[in-house]
Amino acid sequence: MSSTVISPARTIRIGSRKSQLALIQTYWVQEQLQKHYPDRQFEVQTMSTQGDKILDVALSKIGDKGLFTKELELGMLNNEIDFAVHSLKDLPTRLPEGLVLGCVTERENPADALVIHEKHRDKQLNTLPEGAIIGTSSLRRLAQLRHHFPHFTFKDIRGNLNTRLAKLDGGEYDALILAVAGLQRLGMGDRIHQVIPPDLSLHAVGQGALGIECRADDTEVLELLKALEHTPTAQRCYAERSFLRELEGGCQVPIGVNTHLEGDTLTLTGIVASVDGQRLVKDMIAGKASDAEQLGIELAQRLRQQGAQEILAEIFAQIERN
Ligand code: DPM
Repeated sequence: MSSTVISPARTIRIGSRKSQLALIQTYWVQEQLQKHYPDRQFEVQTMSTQGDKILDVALSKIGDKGLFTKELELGMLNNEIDFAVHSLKDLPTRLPEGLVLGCVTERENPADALVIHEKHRDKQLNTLPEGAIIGTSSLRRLAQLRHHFPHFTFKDIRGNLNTRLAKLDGGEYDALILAVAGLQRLGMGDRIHQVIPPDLSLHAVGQGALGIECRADDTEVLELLKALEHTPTAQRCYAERSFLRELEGGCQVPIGVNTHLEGDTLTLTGIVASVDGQRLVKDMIAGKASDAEQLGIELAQRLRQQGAQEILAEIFAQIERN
């Protein structure tokens, strides 16, 4: 009698940050995978990242790329977890050797939202009073909004969403700028007072999508993840990420994008702004979606020639001095 040894399928270990938003995103991914592969085991392992520990300093000042991803990446390289779920916009455009972006999920609304104090409920961005205190620690939001609304006062804000909303409601700020997608995922979509249109502010690269990072040689995980891949979102995000990569930008640089996909035509708009909001360099490019990465590179080169080079050089010099 012959016997066959069937090795049991391995349990797939999903790494996540511990923040409420990260966990919601990770459990969503786990649930989707479980639906596609009911016979497989998926378990979640949480880890704290540097970005979760440093809460009192502006993001743009602590800088270093990978603030929210490094610990998870080490976990994958040390074979403690098999993949990690990130907000794609927090995932650096260059990944450590041995890791890849294995999957991009369907994007939610990538725009930013204005969230306001009760007393301004009848107002919009363009009717908020002179001197209104706007909370954000994103240089991208700061620079673009300062350009259009130089009469506002912009003030850093950190902490999780609940902390930020408590500061707003307590009167420390008149309004906050936050991602539509984050508010919606946390069940706080009702706090969105105005969705900020692209002519006032372009969103961050990858905003609204989840990116799943895994080991480059883990063919089994790469195959499993295909079930969650959303090709139109992935094409748009590959163009956006290649644009940012070519500009050597990270979370410290005021760079925004907007993409559209119609049929096979991908349109990418990009902006590089000076922190004071005085200079905006903006342009767009369209081409085949299959050339997404090339489009991002070309747009970045065009913007450099149109003045983005000087703006970026100033910002990088400033970062060096800090
Ligand atoms: C990055 C930025 C911010 C986050 C910078 C930017 C916002 C920082 C702030 C790269 N990551 O957008 O220009 O305003 O203090 C972050 C949020 C989400 C993922 C929250 C938000 C949810 C949306 C998503 C923080 N990372 O942007 O309001 O998953 O795309």
